[in-house]
Amino acid sequence: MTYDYHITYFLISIPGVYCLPNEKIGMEVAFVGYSNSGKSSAINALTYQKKLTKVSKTPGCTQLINLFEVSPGIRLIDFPGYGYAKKTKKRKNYWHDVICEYLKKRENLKGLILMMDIRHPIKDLDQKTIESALSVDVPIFTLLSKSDKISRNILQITSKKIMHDMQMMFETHIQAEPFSVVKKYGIHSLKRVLDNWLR
Ligand SMILES: Nc1nc2c(ncn2[C@@H]2O[C@H](COP(=O)(O)OP(=O)(O)OP(=O)(O)O)[C@@H](O)[C@H]2O)c(=O)[nH]1
Ligand SMILES: [Mg+2]
Repeated sequence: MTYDYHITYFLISIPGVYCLPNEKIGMEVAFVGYSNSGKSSAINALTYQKKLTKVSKTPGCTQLINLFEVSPGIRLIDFPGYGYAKKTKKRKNYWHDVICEYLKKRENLKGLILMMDIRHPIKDLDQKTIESALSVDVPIFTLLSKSDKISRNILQITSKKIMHDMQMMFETHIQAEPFSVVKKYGIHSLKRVLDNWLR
């Protein structure tokens, strides 16, 4: 099965997971990660649309859960990023806690796309997200975003090191791939993974 991601359209913005569509219908994949890691940019790159979902230099840009459909019932979910809040630690963890609850309960969730800035990988909340997903057998694909920000030879070494570190940390293989919306790295792999999960 291959989807035409460029025909993806906006479905709805919701304030919390209690507003999600009925899980008996359709399948979904969620984009998660730290605030400013590039989740919304990745969805725009995947769908070849510049403004499908809002991208911003300011962290904390997405504060609603945005849902898109590739075709009826086939949903991509852009979660607000975790780890950013002007005020308290509780707010910093807020979206992380929501995502962990969601991934443990959501039956039609087929996989998580975890965006990690290649220059700041596997931070505390990413580690917890991976542990939560592994505990309920939700597949994870990590995109090492902003890969254009480091040179090509360092990129190879860095991505190998991140994969090795994850193998050590979680004692299992976690798929990871350099990603860049500027240089268009990783878009093909992202599509392949989504096509496979959303069969
Ligand atoms: N150089 C470069 N910049 C990127 C890339 N991806 C995203 N950015 C920039 O990073 C910033 C944040 O991108 P977003 O896509 O809004 O990040 P987000 O993870 O959706 O952020 P929140 O909605 O706050 O959680 C923007 O200024 C983007 O232009 C990339 O691959 N390369
Ligand atoms: Mg966003």
